[in-house]
Amino acid sequence: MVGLRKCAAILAFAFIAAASMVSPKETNAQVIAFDARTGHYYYGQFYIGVTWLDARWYAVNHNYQVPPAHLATIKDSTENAIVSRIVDIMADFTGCWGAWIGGYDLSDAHNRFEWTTPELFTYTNWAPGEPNNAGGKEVVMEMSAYTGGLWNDVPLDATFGNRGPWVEEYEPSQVTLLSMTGPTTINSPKTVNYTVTLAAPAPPGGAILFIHSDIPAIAEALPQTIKIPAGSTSMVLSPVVAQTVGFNQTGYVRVYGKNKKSLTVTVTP
Ligand code: 2F8
Ligand code: CA
Repeated sequence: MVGLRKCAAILAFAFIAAASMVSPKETNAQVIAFDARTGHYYYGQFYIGVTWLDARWYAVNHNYQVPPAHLATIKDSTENAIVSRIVDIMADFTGCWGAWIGGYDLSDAHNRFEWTTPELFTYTNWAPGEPNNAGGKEVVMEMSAYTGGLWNDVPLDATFGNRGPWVEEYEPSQVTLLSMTGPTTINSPKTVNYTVTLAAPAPPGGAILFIHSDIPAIAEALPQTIKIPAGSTSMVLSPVVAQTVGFNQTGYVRVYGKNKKSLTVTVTP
């Protein structure tokens, strides 16, 4: 990836959610949404001048979060509406015409679109007259801004019209969490242990869980994800409270699987 241009004016960090939400580390230019029905997260990436191919690569390979995401693949109108809100917010900031999502037609048979994942291309929400394969080379797909989530096919190399933002989808582990236990008052600096317990042993391949805290003294030291090995039911996290705080910091320490478990924690000087 060369020449990736992040929209410089963006300092906003917006959240939308169907029922719950999470904030990431690492970037100040994302919109995040969560579909409580499926447990999937959606990240709007505020870039411009990025082709669909590069956006696809970036969604899978960047390190904003682990495990990798993919360009959003849309299975129904509820999911389409979630992604559409992200696209509109990004358009407010970038002036883009839309954002890349994960549909493409790289076969010779035009207008036979597929998702970049193995999911079936059944639900569609094309704009009237689309996909029209304008100019004979429209083989990738965007969701157009301010249309209520209508889709359009666009050339593979398109960056005109401030094209480049994309929406990616992250599918965390679907394991059910039973509990998280650990100290709720911490006199810093101190190493603290939190234990995460699953409702059933982690499946083959293990369970990758997303962790987050909004307490600066803890967030600095937390891993962003943990992997509970296959067959294990619980695991101890060992975040280190890295620095002595000057005043009380209260917030949450939270772990996400199919559901989430939180503790309200206060770090004291
Ligand atoms: O950017 C290419 C794009 O141009 C138009 O939309 C702005 C075409 N729409 C119509 O012709 C109605 C799109 O089909 C085309 O992909
Ligand atoms: Ca088109």
